[in-house]
Amino acid sequence: MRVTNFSGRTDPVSHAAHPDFSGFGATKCRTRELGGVRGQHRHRFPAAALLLATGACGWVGDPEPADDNGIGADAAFHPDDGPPDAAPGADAVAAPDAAPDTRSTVISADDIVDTYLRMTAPSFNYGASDRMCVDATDDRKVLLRIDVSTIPAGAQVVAASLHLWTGLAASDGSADTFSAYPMLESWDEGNANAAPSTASYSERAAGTAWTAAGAGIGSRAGDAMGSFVPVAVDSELRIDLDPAVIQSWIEDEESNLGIAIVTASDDGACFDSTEFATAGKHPSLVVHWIP
Ligand SMILES: [Ca+2]
Repeated sequence: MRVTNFSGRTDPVSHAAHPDFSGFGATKCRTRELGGVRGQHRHRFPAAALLLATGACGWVGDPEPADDNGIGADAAFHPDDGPPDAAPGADAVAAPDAAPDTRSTVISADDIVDTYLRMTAPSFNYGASDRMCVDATDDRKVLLRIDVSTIPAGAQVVAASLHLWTGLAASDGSADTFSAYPMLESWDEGNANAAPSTASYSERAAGTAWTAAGAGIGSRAGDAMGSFVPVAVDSELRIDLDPAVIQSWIEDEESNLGIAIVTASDDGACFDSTEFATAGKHPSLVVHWIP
């Protein structure tokens, strides 16, 4: 397993030490090869990546652990004995041999642009806002575009998840369902903060209107690529996304026009953007893939 750091590089790592492994947050990985530099590197990546990563720590780029065949180091096993899963209890343990050579890439805010649209301020851009909101009340929608070009051509995406942090305010969470949709038209992030510019609710770029105002269906797809309920405030959300969509972005970079996050609820939610002061709360995308 290789884990990609925030600059988008994919590195073989050892998780011999991961004292912080208790869920979301930071974990320490001993990086074995990073441009020839050895030492401690702190990676932030979510529990899902950790679960895969820790399962793989000993078997890519590391000496083979004694129990790599999944039957335990003390079991007498010889090549002529037949498959290792004949050993008692072996079925209860996920044998590393059964997993493909899965890599994980964490795409950080450096490779993400984001903004949101608001019907009641139809000419305003929020590209520089440090928070972004989704709400049916004034048809607010978040737009994100994530550059996946650090994942090599030919990669087969097996899973992907978008990570967003909800804001601090009590009203920043919602008990209702929000969904992510692939965008079908290009748009500018912009660099305004609640001031006239684009993208806006009316225009996806300067002088170019959306096919459907506010990134409506037609400007975005009608079929969701993932859904979630952002019930807790100031919390990291893991939003599982349809891996086929990420796959299509890798195979055809031009098709990657981003994601719209939409809700039908009048109980909206707000999220920290890539401009938020705390980098650890920026949006990110975790992609698990096999070469
Ligand atoms: Ca932004």
